[in-house]
Amino acid sequence: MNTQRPHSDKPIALITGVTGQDGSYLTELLLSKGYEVHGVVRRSSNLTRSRIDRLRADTSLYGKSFFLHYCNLLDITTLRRICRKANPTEMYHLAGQSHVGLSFEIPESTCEEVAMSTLRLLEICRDEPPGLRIYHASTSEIFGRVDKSPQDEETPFRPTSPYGCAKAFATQIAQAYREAHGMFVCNGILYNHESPRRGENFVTRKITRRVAEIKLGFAKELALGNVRAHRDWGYAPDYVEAMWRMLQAEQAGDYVVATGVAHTVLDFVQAAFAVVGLPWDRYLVTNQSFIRAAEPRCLVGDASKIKRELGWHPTKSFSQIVREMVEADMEALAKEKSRKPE
Ligand code: F7E
Repeated sequence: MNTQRPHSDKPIALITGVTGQDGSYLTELLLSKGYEVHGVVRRSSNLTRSRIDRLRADTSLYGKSFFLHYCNLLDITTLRRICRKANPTEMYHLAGQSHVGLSFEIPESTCEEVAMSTLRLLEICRDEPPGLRIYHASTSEIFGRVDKSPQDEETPFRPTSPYGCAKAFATQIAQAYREAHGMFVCNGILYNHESPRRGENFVTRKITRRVAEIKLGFAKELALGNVRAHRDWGYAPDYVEAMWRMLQAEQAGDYVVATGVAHTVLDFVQAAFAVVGLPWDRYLVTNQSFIRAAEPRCLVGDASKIKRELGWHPTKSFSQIVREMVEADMEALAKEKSRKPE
């Protein structure tokens, strides 16, 4: 029977994309704040290597205040049923194909997952009892071909990739539902945010992992695409804190979350090699296959609104983030090496 359980005293969060970098940090943050957390997991996810393994193995949490539900984002009936069952007070929609380069190769499924799934989820939420607060994971990629830096909440959308276009639609449909149906929906316009949990197909983690491999003798070079590209890189745990703050605000709105400082990919490469004391120019090579069909212009965010209204601030500098990621990869690789039989 599809019954909705009554709210307990605890706030209840439902997170799509719970196994990702952001989903795992957000889960930890919400559990530490006394939430009951329900995560939606894609059937194909490899849970044995996931970032939430530690939480799943914790018998004081799993099945008590932390729950997982299996569902593909396209399976709307199941998603509706999960929502009914969990009866969340807050919904964090983080799931979807998030690799910009890959979106040029699989544009249709990217748009289906990123754009249409957001619309479907909003439709589910629209049928929920009033009071549900919704966070949508928007992105700086909606700004794309910018003509001013830094960008803020008023900057026009000019996306340059299928991913950016899909996110632009999702952001605007969230705004439309907020205005038309009076729903509490926030768009977090997040700039790049990194950590040791970042997927290895994103440039920062690719660099730190490869630098550690080179240092420990497992690899000989680092092959990248466009190293002149600029990004505004922040620290992922800070950014999930911003998500939570948005849903505690008096009124729903959109917020840019960024550090306000731009660096090139080459800056990141140089900083990462410096951590292990190796000369970057001996190892860096260009591989044309990593160069994208189009790139946004210099993306750097103005986070004044969230600082002013919600008291959010980034806590880590660029060089601290690079160091933490390189050191985490060095440690993980050294462990792997020590486990290998001679
Ligand atoms: O690329 C250049 C690449 O894939 C950063 C996602 O979380 O942030 C992320 O998107 C830059 C680009 O992140 C390689 O061309 C050079 O200019 O790490 P990335 P992204 O595309 O900025 C935004 C805010 C999101 O919303 C996305 O979901 O680095 N680059 N060489 C490379 N990038 C990759 N991946 N691999 C290379 O070999």
